[in-house]
Amino acid sequence: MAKVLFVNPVIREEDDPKHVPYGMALLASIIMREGHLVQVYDANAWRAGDDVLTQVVQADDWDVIALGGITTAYGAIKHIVGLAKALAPRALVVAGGGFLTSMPHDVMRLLPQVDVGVVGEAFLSFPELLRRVDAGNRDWASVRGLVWRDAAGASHLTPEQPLLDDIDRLPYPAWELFPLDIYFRNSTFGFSEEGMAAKRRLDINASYGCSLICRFCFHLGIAGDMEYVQKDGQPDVRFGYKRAIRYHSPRYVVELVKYARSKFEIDFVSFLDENLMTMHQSSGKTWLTDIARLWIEEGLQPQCVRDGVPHDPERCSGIHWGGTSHATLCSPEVLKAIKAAGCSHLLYGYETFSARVMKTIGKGATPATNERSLRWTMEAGIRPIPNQMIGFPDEDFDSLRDNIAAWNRLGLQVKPFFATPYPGTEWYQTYKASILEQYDGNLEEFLLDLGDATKVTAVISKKFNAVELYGLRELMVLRDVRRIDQYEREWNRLHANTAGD
Ligand code: B12
Repeated sequence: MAKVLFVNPVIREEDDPKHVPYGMALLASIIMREGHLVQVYDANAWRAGDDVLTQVVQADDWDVIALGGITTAYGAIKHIVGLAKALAPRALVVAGGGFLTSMPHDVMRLLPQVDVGVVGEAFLSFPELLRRVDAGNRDWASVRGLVWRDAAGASHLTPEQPLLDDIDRLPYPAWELFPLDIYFRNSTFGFSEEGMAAKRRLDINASYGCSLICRFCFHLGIAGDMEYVQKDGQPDVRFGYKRAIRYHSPRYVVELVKYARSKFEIDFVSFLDENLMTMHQSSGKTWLTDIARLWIEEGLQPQCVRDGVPHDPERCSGIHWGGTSHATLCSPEVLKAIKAAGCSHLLYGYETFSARVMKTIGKGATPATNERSLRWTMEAGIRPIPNQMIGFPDEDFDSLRDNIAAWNRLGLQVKPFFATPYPGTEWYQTYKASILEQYDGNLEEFLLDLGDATKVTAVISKKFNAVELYGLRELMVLRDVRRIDQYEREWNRLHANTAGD
């Protein structure tokens, strides 16, 4: 049986560690079930530096060192694989997750220390890879869903691994392998009163997929979004509009929460699902209401909701929760049902209140559906958390003003994110040449620059440059429409000679 060390790279260095890496926790559980020997070093939770990482890498004769994460973890991953390869040259370094899936060949080129990559969903490919390791067989070409390098250094993608059909077959995540005391210390979530009072929060992913085709979004190749295509004479991946919507049964979800409560005494659940409402729609509007009903029947309903009193963390029992909703897909009925089961907040990617820009982002929402969902959510007693972005390709002065007008009308306080073309998104593909140009052709510089979209990275706005985007965002937050108008006149004067170019 293989000795596997998982390393969770640091993500969002400027913030405390708040999320047990769910995919890694599931993979650990799956391979332990198959008999492999697993250790986890959670570098994100410990934030302990290279001394400890060195000790961990040298602590055993690992057969496999496995790591992964989203694109913004690229810098940390690069560092770890460099160290792992130098200190444990016998171990097979395996990477997976969104950072690799979005650009498998590029990552294999940029990180020669990675021996094999798992592309997209790893539930089947990773255990299959470990079976080969056990058998001393390194013929990766016959395992689906991998990217590997031949002796000459060229990377190869094996045929696609079909997504797991019945996800209820998945074991529960191996949360116990991660330093939960650190995560519990950072349980609070500023999105609702109940979230702020949380002391023992865990995350749960109840579904995979989203029916929407937002051009700034990426689904990690695990939502049916990934296609295999021929590019420059070799297989490659492309991310399109196809979707496979998969969700755990309400029974599985509620049993998982009960398990987490009995084993780890949790008091809050944060649903990682991309969009809970997609699943509710595609189940014939039963999924969330069934979860809510079972939540109550199985004794998970918070006491404060049941008794209709304000939340008092000292007295309240039961489990509050939050997740991500969608403006066009929610309804007063479902919001009321989930509130009764303890839903305290819902995130809404409203992105913009400009009808013109909205038509260009693929979300299918309108300013009216945004406003309606905000009202419905508050009426249901759930706190809506609106996300906004600026710097869309078609951003203009009118759309900035539309947003300010909506914030004033609705009483919203927001500081928008910058629209960012993360790898794997449609806008990354569309604007790739211009993105690379902004980094002197150096893809890795772009990857290392990516963060949480609170700062400008690659600009995709056709009209505004980085300096203008920073300035305009500040003026928006200050609601300074007068200066935005002034700058529009200035902008038109400056560009008078280039108009129509
Ligand atoms: C939790 C989460 C986070 C956590 C951290 C996640 C982590 N530790 O990697 C936090 C809150 C930090 C975060 C932040 C952000 N996130 Co986020 N996040 C998620 C979320 C909600 C859940 C991820 C998850 O657990 N999925 C379910 C599990 C099962 O999937 P998984 O972990 O990817 O694992 C599977 C495979 O990918 C693979 N795999 C993963 N790791 C490994 C490792 C090995 C060894 C192997 C073999 C395989 C493998 O196998 C697993 C099973 O198939 C997703 C949305 C979603 N529902 O997926 C977005 C998502 C990943 N985030 C995204 C984005 C855009 C962001 C932000 C930029 C958002 C923002 N503007 O702030 C920031 C980045 C912040 C920063 N400075 O780095 C994007 C993807 C970005 C990208 N191109 O990679 C997603 C897909 C949301 C979206 N649709 O836009 N996020």
